[in-house]
Amino acid sequence: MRQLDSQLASSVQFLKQARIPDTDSDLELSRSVMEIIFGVRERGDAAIREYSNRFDGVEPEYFEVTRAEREVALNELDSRTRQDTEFAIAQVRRFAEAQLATLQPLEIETLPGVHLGHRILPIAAVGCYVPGGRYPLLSAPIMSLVPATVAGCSQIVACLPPNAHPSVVAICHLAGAHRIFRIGGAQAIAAMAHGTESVPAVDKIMGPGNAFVNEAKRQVFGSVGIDALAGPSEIFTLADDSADPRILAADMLAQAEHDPHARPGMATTSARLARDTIAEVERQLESLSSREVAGEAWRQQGEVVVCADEESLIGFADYMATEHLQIHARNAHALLERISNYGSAFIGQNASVVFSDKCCGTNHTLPTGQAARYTGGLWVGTYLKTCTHQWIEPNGIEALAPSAIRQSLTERMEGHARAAAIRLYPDQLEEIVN
Ligand code: HSO
Ligand code: ZN
Repeated sequence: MRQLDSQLASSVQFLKQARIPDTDSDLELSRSVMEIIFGVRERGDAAIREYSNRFDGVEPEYFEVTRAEREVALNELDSRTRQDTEFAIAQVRRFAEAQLATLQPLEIETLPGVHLGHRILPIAAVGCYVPGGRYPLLSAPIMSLVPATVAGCSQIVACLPPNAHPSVVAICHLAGAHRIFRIGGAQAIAAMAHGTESVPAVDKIMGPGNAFVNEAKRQVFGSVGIDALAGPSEIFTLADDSADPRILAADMLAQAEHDPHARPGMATTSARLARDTIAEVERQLESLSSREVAGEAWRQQGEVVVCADEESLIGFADYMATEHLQIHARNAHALLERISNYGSAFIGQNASVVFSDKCCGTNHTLPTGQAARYTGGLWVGTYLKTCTHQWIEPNGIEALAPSAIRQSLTERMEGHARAAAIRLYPDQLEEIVN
Protein backbone atom coordinates (compact mmCIF):
# COMPACT_ATOMS: atom_id res chain seq x y z
CA MET A 1 0.00 0.00 0.00
CA ARG A 2 1.08 3.54 -0.68
CA GLN A 3 1.32 5.70 2.43
CA LEU A 4 -1.41 8.10 3.44
CA ASP A 5 0.01 11.62 3.22
CA SER A 6 0.38 13.41 6.53
CA GLN A 7 -2.03 16.24 5.80
CA LEU A 8 -4.83 13.83 4.96
CA ALA A 9 -3.92 11.62 7.91
CA SER A 10 -4.50 14.55 10.26
CA SER A 11 -8.08 15.06 9.05
CA VAL A 12 -9.24 11.45 9.37
CA GLN A 13 -9.79 9.21 12.34
CA PHE A 14 -9.63 5.43 12.11
CA LEU A 15 -12.37 3.67 14.10
CA LYS A 16 -11.02 0.48 12.62
CA GLN A 17 -7.79 0.22 10.67
CA ALA A 18 -6.76 -2.48 8.22
CA ARG A 19 -3.74 -4.64 8.80
CA ILE A 20 -2.37 -4.89 5.31
CA PRO A 21 -0.59 -8.16 4.58
CA ASP A 22 2.88 -8.00 3.09
CA THR A 23 2.44 -8.41 -0.64
CA ASP A 24 6.08 -8.19 -1.56
CA SER A 25 7.04 -10.70 -4.21
CA ASP A 26 7.68 -14.18 -2.96
CA LEU A 27 10.91 -15.70 -4.22
CA GLU A 28 9.83 -19.31 -3.70
CA LEU A 29 6.63 -18.76 -5.66
CA SER A 30 8.53 -17.02 -8.47
CA ARG A 31 10.96 -19.94 -8.68
CA SER A 32 8.28 -22.61 -8.87
CA VAL A 33 6.33 -20.66 -11.46
CA MET A 34 9.48 -20.17 -13.55
CA GLU A 35 10.07 -23.91 -13.43
CA ILE A 36 6.52 -24.60 -14.60
CA ILE A 37 6.82 -22.14 -17.47
CA PHE A 38 10.13 -23.64 -18.60
CA GLY A 39 8.66 -27.12 -18.26
CA VAL A 40 5.70 -26.29 -20.47
CA ARG A 41 7.90 -24.49 -23.01
CA GLU A 42 10.26 -27.40 -23.30
CA ARG A 43 8.00 -30.42 -22.91
CA GLY A 44 4.57 -29.09 -23.91
CA ASP A 45 1.59 -31.33 -23.19
CA ALA A 46 3.67 -33.85 -21.25
CA ALA A 47 4.62 -31.14 -18.75
CA ILE A 48 1.01 -29.95 -18.44
CA ARG A 49 -0.03 -33.53 -17.70
CA GLU A 50 2.61 -33.75 -14.99
CA TYR A 51 1.64 -30.43 -13.36
CA SER A 52 -2.08 -31.23 -13.57
CA ASN A 53 -1.33 -34.42 -11.72
CA ARG A 54 0.82 -32.67 -9.11
CA PHE A 55 -1.43 -29.67 -8.46
CA ASP A 56 -4.95 -30.78 -9.40
CA GLY A 57 -4.73 -34.52 -8.85
CA VAL A 58 -5.83 -35.42 -12.38
CA GLU A 59 -3.98 -37.04 -15.24
CA PRO A 60 -5.96 -36.20 -18.35
CA GLU A 61 -5.31 -37.90 -21.69
CA TYR A 62 -6.39 -34.77 -23.52
CA PHE A 63 -7.15 -31.23 -22.35
CA GLU A 64 -9.57 -29.74 -24.83
CA VAL A 65 -13.27 -29.92 -24.11
CA THR A 66 -14.75 -31.72 -27.11
CA ARG A 67 -17.91 -30.75 -29.01
CA ALA A 68 -19.70 -33.71 -27.45
CA GLU A 69 -18.60 -32.64 -23.95
CA ARG A 70 -19.84 -29.13 -24.61
CA GLU A 71 -23.23 -30.58 -25.57
CA VAL A 72 -23.37 -32.66 -22.39
CA ALA A 73 -22.42 -29.65 -20.24
CA LEU A 74 -25.11 -27.54 -21.92
CA ASN A 75 -27.76 -30.21 -21.42
CA GLU A 76 -26.81 -30.52 -17.78
CA LEU A 77 -27.01 -26.78 -17.15
CA ASP A 78 -30.25 -26.21 -15.30
CA SER A 79 -32.67 -23.98 -17.16
CA ARG A 80 -32.74 -21.19 -14.54
CA THR A 81 -28.92 -20.96 -14.59
CA ARG A 82 -29.01 -20.91 -18.37
CA GLN A 83 -31.52 -18.05 -18.37
CA ASP A 84 -29.47 -16.12 -15.81
CA THR A 85 -26.32 -16.73 -17.85
CA GLU A 86 -27.99 -15.54 -21.05
CA PHE A 87 -29.32 -12.48 -19.23
CA ALA A 88 -25.85 -11.60 -17.90
CA ILE A 89 -24.22 -12.22 -21.29
CA ALA A 90 -26.76 -9.94 -22.98
CA GLN A 91 -26.12 -7.11 -20.48
CA VAL A 92 -22.33 -7.38 -20.66
CA ARG A 93 -22.50 -7.51 -24.47
CA ARG A 94 -24.82 -4.52 -24.68
CA PHE A 95 -22.51 -2.31 -22.62
CA ALA A 96 -19.35 -3.57 -24.36
CA GLU A 97 -20.92 -2.86 -27.78
CA ALA A 98 -21.84 0.65 -26.68
CA GLN A 99 -18.29 1.23 -25.43
CA LEU A 100 -16.88 -0.13 -28.69
CA ALA A 101 -19.03 2.37 -30.61
CA THR A 102 -17.22 5.22 -28.82
CA LEU A 103 -13.90 4.07 -30.29
CA GLN A 104 -13.62 5.53 -33.74
CA PRO A 105 -11.06 5.39 -36.52
CA LEU A 106 -9.26 8.71 -37.00
CA GLU A 107 -8.00 10.58 -40.09
CA ILE A 108 -6.64 14.11 -39.70
CA GLU A 109 -4.50 16.50 -41.77
CA THR A 110 -2.25 18.05 -39.11
CA LEU A 111 -0.11 20.14 -41.50
CA PRO A 112 -0.68 20.82 -45.19
CA GLY A 113 -0.04 17.47 -46.86
CA VAL A 114 0.54 15.55 -43.62
CA HIS A 115 -2.21 13.01 -42.98
CA LEU A 116 -2.25 11.02 -39.74
CA GLY A 117 -4.71 8.49 -38.46
CA HIS A 118 -5.41 5.36 -36.53
CA ARG A 119 -7.39 2.17 -36.88
CA ILE A 120 -8.65 0.19 -33.92
CA LEU A 121 -8.09 -3.50 -34.52
CA PRO A 122 -8.91 -6.62 -32.54
CA ILE A 123 -6.04 -8.59 -31.05
CA ALA A 124 -6.09 -11.79 -33.10
CA ALA A 125 -5.73 -14.54 -30.49
CA VAL A 126 -6.62 -14.08 -26.84
CA GLY A 127 -6.61 -16.42 -23.87
CA CYS A 128 -9.07 -16.05 -21.01
CA TYR A 129 -8.18 -17.67 -17.73
CA VAL A 130 -11.27 -18.72 -15.78
CA PRO A 131 -10.46 -19.00 -12.08
CA GLY A 132 -11.37 -21.90 -9.82
CA GLY A 133 -11.21 -21.18 -6.12
CA ARG A 134 -13.57 -21.08 -3.20
CA TYR A 135 -16.75 -20.42 -5.21
CA PRO A 136 -17.72 -21.52 -8.72
CA LEU A 137 -17.93 -17.94 -10.05
CA LEU A 138 -20.35 -18.38 -12.93
CA SER A 139 -20.00 -14.77 -14.02
CA ALA A 140 -16.19 -14.89 -14.35
CA PRO A 141 -16.08 -16.47 -17.84
CA ILE A 142 -18.77 -14.07 -19.04
CA MET A 143 -16.71 -11.05 -18.01
CA SER A 144 -13.58 -12.08 -19.87
CA LEU A 145 -15.07 -13.87 -22.90
CA VAL A 146 -17.93 -11.61 -23.96
CA PRO A 147 -15.79 -8.49 -24.54
CA ALA A 148 -13.45 -10.64 -26.66
CA THR A 149 -16.36 -11.61 -28.91
CA VAL A 150 -17.52 -7.98 -29.13
CA ALA A 151 -13.98 -6.86 -30.03
CA GLY A 152 -13.94 -9.43 -32.85
CA CYS A 153 -10.91 -11.49 -31.78
CA SER A 154 -10.57 -14.37 -34.23
CA GLN A 155 -9.26 -16.98 -31.78
CA ILE A 156 -10.73 -16.97 -28.25
CA VAL A 157 -9.27 -19.59 -25.95
CA ALA A 158 -10.49 -20.33 -22.42
CA CYS A 159 -8.58 -22.29 -19.78
CA LEU A 160 -10.22 -23.46 -16.59
CA PRO A 161 -8.99 -25.68 -13.77
CA PRO A 162 -9.76 -29.38 -14.38
CA ASN A 163 -11.92 -29.52 -11.25
CA ALA A 164 -13.98 -26.43 -12.18
CA HIS A 165 -17.76 -26.59 -11.65
CA PRO A 166 -19.37 -28.39 -14.65
CA SER A 167 -21.62 -25.40 -15.35
CA VAL A 168 -18.53 -23.29 -16.02
CA VAL A 169 -17.79 -25.28 -19.21
CA ALA A 170 -21.32 -24.62 -20.46
CA ILE A 171 -21.02 -20.93 -19.60
CA CYS A 172 -17.67 -20.63 -21.44
CA HIS A 173 -19.45 -22.09 -24.45
CA LEU A 174 -22.43 -19.72 -24.18
CA ALA A 175 -20.10 -16.73 -23.65
CA GLY A 176 -18.34 -17.44 -26.95
CA ALA A 177 -15.12 -19.39 -26.26
CA HIS A 178 -13.87 -20.92 -29.51
CA ARG A 179 -11.71 -23.46 -27.70
CA ILE A 180 -11.95 -24.56 -24.06
CA PHE A 181 -9.14 -26.36 -22.20
CA ARG A 182 -9.21 -28.02 -18.80
CA ILE A 183 -5.88 -26.68 -17.62
CA GLY A 184 -5.42 -24.58 -14.49
CA GLY A 185 -2.80 -22.51 -12.70
CA ALA A 186 0.58 -21.39 -14.01
CA GLN A 187 0.66 -24.28 -16.50
CA ALA A 188 -2.42 -22.81 -18.23
CA ILE A 189 -0.77 -19.41 -18.54
CA ALA A 190 2.45 -21.00 -19.81
CA ALA A 191 0.53 -23.07 -22.36
CA MET A 192 -1.38 -20.08 -23.73
CA ALA A 193 1.74 -17.92 -23.79
CA HIS A 194 4.02 -20.38 -25.59
CA GLY A 195 1.68 -22.91 -27.19
CA THR A 196 1.93 -26.69 -26.91
CA GLU A 197 0.93 -29.61 -29.14
CA SER A 198 -2.70 -29.09 -28.15
CA VAL A 199 -2.98 -25.51 -26.91
CA PRO A 200 -2.57 -22.67 -29.41
CA ALA A 201 -0.28 -19.76 -28.44
CA VAL A 202 -2.25 -16.55 -28.00
CA ASP A 203 -1.26 -12.88 -28.23
CA LYS A 204 -2.68 -11.66 -24.92
CA ILE A 205 -3.88 -13.35 -21.73
CA MET A 206 -6.71 -11.98 -19.60
CA GLY A 207 -8.61 -12.88 -16.48
CA PRO A 208 -8.01 -13.17 -12.77
CA GLY A 209 -6.50 -16.12 -10.93
CA ASN A 210 -4.66 -17.19 -7.81
CA ALA A 211 -1.11 -16.24 -6.81
CA PHE A 212 0.39 -18.82 -9.23
CA VAL A 213 -1.64 -17.47 -12.13
CA ASN A 214 -0.69 -13.88 -11.30
CA GLU A 215 2.99 -14.70 -11.04
CA ALA A 216 2.86 -16.66 -14.30
CA LYS A 217 1.18 -13.74 -16.07
CA ARG A 218 3.88 -11.42 -14.74
CA GLN A 219 6.59 -13.75 -16.05
CA VAL A 220 5.14 -14.30 -19.54
CA PHE A 221 4.46 -10.59 -20.05
CA GLY A 222 6.53 -9.49 -22.98
CA SER A 223 6.17 -12.79 -24.81
CA VAL A 224 2.44 -12.01 -24.72
CA GLY A 225 0.34 -9.13 -23.45
CA ILE A 226 -1.58 -9.42 -20.20
CA ASP A 227 -4.50 -7.47 -18.80
CA ALA A 228 -3.71 -6.80 -15.14
CA LEU A 229 -2.78 -8.69 -12.00
CA ALA A 230 -5.90 -9.21 -9.93
CA GLY A 231 -5.72 -9.26 -6.13
CA PRO A 232 -8.36 -9.95 -3.49
CA SER A 233 -11.72 -8.13 -3.83
CA GLU A 234 -12.09 -4.66 -2.37
CA ILE A 235 -15.01 -2.42 -1.60
CA PHE A 236 -14.91 1.07 -0.17
CA THR A 237 -18.00 3.17 0.50
CA LEU A 238 -18.15 6.92 1.06
CA ALA A 239 -21.16 7.83 3.14
CA ASP A 240 -22.86 10.83 4.68
CA ASP A 241 -25.34 10.66 7.54
CA SER A 242 -28.17 9.72 5.14
CA ALA A 243 -26.67 6.25 4.54
CA ASP A 244 -28.18 3.03 5.90
CA PRO A 245 -25.80 1.00 8.12
CA ARG A 246 -27.58 -2.25 7.24
CA ILE A 247 -26.91 -1.75 3.54
CA LEU A 248 -23.33 -0.60 4.13
CA ALA A 249 -22.65 -3.69 6.24
CA ALA A 250 -24.27 -6.07 3.73
CA ASP A 251 -22.21 -4.64 0.86
CA MET A 252 -18.94 -4.90 2.79
CA LEU A 253 -19.68 -8.48 3.83
CA ALA A 254 -20.61 -9.42 0.26
CA GLN A 255 -17.09 -8.68 -0.94
CA ALA A 256 -15.51 -9.88 2.33
CA GLU A 257 -16.83 -13.40 1.75
CA HIS A 258 -14.63 -13.75 -1.35
CA ASP A 259 -11.42 -14.26 0.52
CA PRO A 260 -9.85 -13.84 3.97
CA HIS A 261 -7.62 -11.25 2.27
CA ALA A 262 -10.55 -9.28 0.84
CA ARG A 263 -10.60 -5.63 1.79
CA PRO A 264 -13.93 -4.13 2.95
CA GLY A 265 -14.03 -0.52 4.08
CA MET A 266 -15.84 2.77 4.36
CA ALA A 267 -15.25 6.43 5.12
CA THR A 268 -17.91 8.75 6.42
CA THR A 269 -18.44 12.23 7.75
CA SER A 270 -20.79 10.80 10.38
CA ALA A 271 -19.17 9.21 13.44
CA ARG A 272 -22.58 7.87 14.47
CA LEU A 273 -23.01 6.06 11.14
CA ALA A 274 -19.50 4.63 11.44
CA ARG A 275 -20.21 3.16 14.88
CA ASP A 276 -23.64 1.85 13.84
CA THR A 277 -22.15 0.18 10.78
CA ILE A 278 -19.44 -1.60 12.77
CA ALA A 279 -22.11 -2.96 15.11
CA GLU A 280 -24.25 -3.95 12.14
CA VAL A 281 -21.38 -5.86 10.48
CA GLU A 282 -20.89 -7.88 13.69
CA ARG A 283 -24.64 -8.56 13.86
CA GLN A 284 -24.93 -9.66 10.21
CA LEU A 285 -21.83 -11.84 10.49
CA GLU A 286 -23.53 -14.02 13.09
CA SER A 287 -25.99 -15.48 10.60
CA LEU A 288 -23.86 -15.40 7.45
CA SER A 289 -22.93 -18.88 6.24
CA SER A 290 -19.61 -17.56 4.89
CA ARG A 291 -18.82 -15.88 8.24
CA GLU A 292 -15.52 -17.63 8.66
CA VAL A 293 -14.02 -16.13 5.54
CA ALA A 294 -15.96 -12.85 5.68
CA GLY A 295 -15.25 -12.43 9.40
CA GLU A 296 -11.55 -12.99 8.90
CA ALA A 297 -11.45 -10.43 6.08
CA TRP A 298 -13.41 -7.97 8.21
CA ARG A 299 -11.23 -8.45 11.28
CA GLN A 300 -7.94 -8.22 9.37
CA GLN A 301 -8.59 -5.77 6.57
CA GLY A 302 -11.87 -4.08 7.53
CA GLU A 303 -11.46 -0.33 7.63
CA VAL A 304 -13.78 2.35 9.02
CA VAL A 305 -12.69 5.94 8.78
CA VAL A 306 -14.33 9.12 10.02
CA CYS A 307 -13.46 12.14 7.91
CA ALA A 308 -13.54 15.71 9.18
CA ASP A 309 -15.22 17.01 6.04
CA GLU A 310 -16.16 16.26 2.44
CA GLU A 311 -12.73 17.32 1.23
CA SER A 312 -10.96 14.64 3.25
CA LEU A 313 -13.61 12.08 2.20
CA ILE A 314 -12.63 12.74 -1.40
CA GLY A 315 -8.92 12.74 -0.57
CA PHE A 316 -9.29 9.41 1.17
CA ALA A 317 -11.16 7.89 -1.78
CA ASP A 318 -8.38 8.96 -4.17
CA TYR A 319 -5.77 7.56 -1.80
CA MET A 320 -7.58 4.20 -1.52
CA ALA A 321 -7.96 3.89 -5.32
CA THR A 322 -10.31 1.04 -4.58
CA GLU A 323 -11.66 -1.59 -6.92
CA HIS A 324 -15.32 -0.80 -6.08
CA LEU A 325 -16.16 2.70 -4.88
CA GLN A 326 -19.70 3.09 -3.54
CA ILE A 327 -21.07 6.55 -2.75
CA HIS A 328 -24.03 6.68 -0.38
CA ALA A 329 -24.53 10.40 0.03
CA ARG A 330 -27.11 13.01 -0.93
CA ASN A 331 -24.74 14.55 -3.49
CA ALA A 332 -23.29 11.26 -4.77
CA HIS A 333 -23.01 12.33 -8.43
CA ALA A 334 -21.26 15.58 -7.53
CA LEU A 335 -18.84 13.78 -5.20
CA LEU A 336 -17.83 11.33 -7.90
CA GLU A 337 -16.97 14.21 -10.25
CA ARG A 338 -14.20 15.17 -7.82
CA ILE A 339 -12.68 11.66 -7.50
CA SER A 340 -10.36 10.12 -10.06
CA ASN A 341 -9.00 6.85 -8.61
CA TYR A 342 -11.47 3.93 -8.68
CA GLY A 343 -12.10 0.79 -10.72
CA SER A 344 -15.87 1.17 -10.90
CA ALA A 345 -18.13 3.60 -9.05
CA PHE A 346 -21.53 2.78 -7.61
CA ILE A 347 -23.48 6.00 -7.33
CA GLY A 348 -26.20 6.01 -4.68
CA GLN A 349 -27.53 3.29 -2.47
CA ASN A 350 -29.40 1.36 -5.19
CA ALA A 351 -26.24 0.54 -7.10
CA SER A 352 -24.79 -2.45 -5.24
CA VAL A 353 -21.47 -3.94 -6.31
CA VAL A 354 -23.26 -7.27 -6.45
CA PHE A 355 -25.25 -6.13 -9.51
CA SER A 356 -22.01 -5.48 -11.37
CA ASP A 357 -20.45 -8.70 -10.02
CA LYS A 358 -23.22 -10.70 -11.63
CA CYS A 359 -25.29 -9.06 -14.30
CA CYS A 360 -25.81 -5.31 -14.75
CA GLY A 361 -23.36 -5.20 -17.65
CA THR A 362 -20.30 -3.29 -16.43
CA ASN A 363 -17.31 -5.60 -16.25
CA HIS A 364 -16.50 -7.03 -12.83
CA THR A 365 -12.79 -7.58 -13.52
CA LEU A 366 -11.35 -4.42 -12.00
CA PRO A 367 -8.04 -3.05 -10.70
CA THR A 368 -7.14 -3.94 -7.10
CA GLY A 369 -4.26 -3.00 -4.78
CA GLN A 370 -4.43 0.71 -5.75
CA ALA A 371 -3.84 -0.13 -9.42
CA ALA A 372 -6.83 2.15 -10.14
CA ARG A 373 -4.28 4.98 -9.91
CA TYR A 374 -3.07 3.98 -13.37
CA THR A 375 -5.67 1.74 -14.99
CA GLY A 376 -9.34 1.02 -15.37
CA GLY A 377 -10.77 -2.49 -15.47
CA LEU A 378 -11.16 -5.08 -18.17
CA TRP A 379 -13.27 -3.84 -21.09
CA VAL A 380 -13.66 -4.28 -24.81
CA GLY A 381 -10.64 -2.00 -25.28
CA THR A 382 -8.46 -4.57 -23.48
CA TYR A 383 -8.94 -6.77 -26.58
CA LEU A 384 -8.14 -4.04 -29.08
CA LYS A 385 -5.05 -2.22 -30.23
CA THR A 386 -4.81 1.26 -31.68
CA CYS A 387 -2.57 1.21 -34.74
CA THR A 388 -1.52 4.53 -36.19
CA HIS A 389 -0.69 5.34 -39.84
CA GLN A 390 0.37 8.31 -41.92
CA TRP A 391 0.48 9.37 -45.54
CA ILE A 392 2.33 12.38 -46.82
CA GLU A 393 1.79 14.52 -49.93
CA PRO A 394 4.70 16.36 -51.62
CA ASN A 395 3.97 19.57 -49.69
CA GLY A 396 3.97 17.46 -46.52
CA ILE A 397 7.56 16.39 -47.25
CA GLU A 398 8.49 20.08 -47.41
CA ALA A 399 6.88 20.63 -44.03
CA LEU A 400 8.69 17.76 -42.33
CA ALA A 401 11.99 16.91 -43.95
CA PRO A 402 14.10 19.97 -42.96
CA SER A 403 13.32 19.46 -39.27
CA ALA A 404 13.81 15.68 -39.47
CA ILE A 405 17.18 16.16 -41.20
CA ARG A 406 18.40 18.69 -38.61
CA GLN A 407 17.33 16.51 -35.67
CA SER A 408 19.00 13.45 -37.19
CA LEU A 409 22.26 15.28 -37.82
CA THR A 410 22.27 16.66 -34.29
CA GLU A 411 21.89 13.09 -33.06
CA ARG A 412 24.66 11.98 -35.48
CA MET A 413 22.20 9.60 -37.16
CA GLU A 414 23.32 10.03 -40.73
CA GLY A 415 21.23 7.16 -42.04
CA HIS A 416 18.11 8.84 -40.74
CA ALA A 417 19.16 12.19 -42.21
CA ARG A 418 19.70 10.57 -45.61
CA ALA A 419 16.32 8.82 -45.55
CA ALA A 420 14.64 12.17 -44.99
CA ALA A 421 16.85 14.12 -47.41
CA ILE A 422 16.49 11.66 -50.29
CA ARG A 423 12.83 12.62 -50.47
CA LEU A 424 13.30 16.39 -50.54
CA TYR A 425 16.80 16.94 -51.99
CA PRO A 426 17.58 13.74 -53.93
CA ASP A 427 20.25 15.51 -55.96
CA GLN A 428 22.02 17.25 -53.07
CA LEU A 429 22.22 14.39 -50.63
CA GLU A 430 25.95 14.52 -49.94
CA GLU A 431 26.00 18.29 -49.33
CA ILE A 432 23.09 18.04 -46.95
CA VAL A 433 24.43 15.28 -44.74
CA ASN A 434 28.10 16.35 -44.68
N1 HSO B 1 -16.39 -9.07 -6.84
C1 HSO B 1 -15.68 -9.89 -7.79
C2 HSO B 1 -16.51 -10.54 -8.82
C3 HSO B 1 -17.61 -11.40 -8.35
N2 HSO B 1 -18.16 -11.43 -7.13
C4 HSO B 1 -18.30 -12.31 -9.07
C5 HSO B 1 -19.10 -12.32 -7.11
N3 HSO B 1 -19.21 -12.86 -8.28
C6 HSO B 1 -14.68 -9.02 -8.54
O1 HSO B 1 -14.01 -8.20 -7.71
ZN1 ZN C 1 -17.87 -10.02 -5.53
